[in-house]
Amino acid sequence: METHIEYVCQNQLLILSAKRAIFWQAQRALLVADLHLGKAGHFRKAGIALPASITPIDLLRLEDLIKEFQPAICYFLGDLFHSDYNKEFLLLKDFIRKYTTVEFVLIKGNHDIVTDQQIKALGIAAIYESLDIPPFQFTHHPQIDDKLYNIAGHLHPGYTIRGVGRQSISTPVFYFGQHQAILPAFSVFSGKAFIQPKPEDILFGIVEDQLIEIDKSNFE
Ligand SMILES: [Mn+2]
Repeated sequence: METHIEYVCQNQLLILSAKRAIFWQAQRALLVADLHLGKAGHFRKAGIALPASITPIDLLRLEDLIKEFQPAICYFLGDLFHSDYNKEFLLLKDFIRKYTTVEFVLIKGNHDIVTDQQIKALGIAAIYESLDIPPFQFTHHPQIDDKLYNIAGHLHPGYTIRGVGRQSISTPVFYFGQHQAILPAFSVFSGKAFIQPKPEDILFGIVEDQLIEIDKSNFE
């Protein structure tokens, strides 16, 4: 087990991090999906008690990734925000202001309902519905493209690794299929949608702070 796995996809070197992100080396691009910033505040407003530290935990991990990889650009693959504008958004503004050498770009997700103007006021340089950077196409919802390999989020993919006897662990996963990849949700405060991989698919699971390629003999 290790904290990083180098994976070549479409002839591009991708470094997968157990911190739930991908670094695309040739473009010096950090890819992050489903941060769901403000989720804690949203639930708190609804009277559901949650620890105040949820968002900072995700942003601290993002900070670690930026310090480690020194990306030129960070692509958020949608659901950067969870809901209406709330004060947790200002944490992102402060964060972006700290990293002047990094360009932050949003590919919009279904939860990104605040206005483009509000998003740009936080320091996000550009906003797209979908972005083609061959050989990849970035979207929030996974989709199949004729020419480009799609990299998306939205699903919060997870997988249950069967172990010896009755032991099993359920983990967030990086999914690589023939035509598309799906990132795990960046937010640790998010559910998982359990996927059923095809025999040709490749899955990397995050077990605590380590990455593991899931053995195909595990696939049902
Ligand atoms: Mn979504």
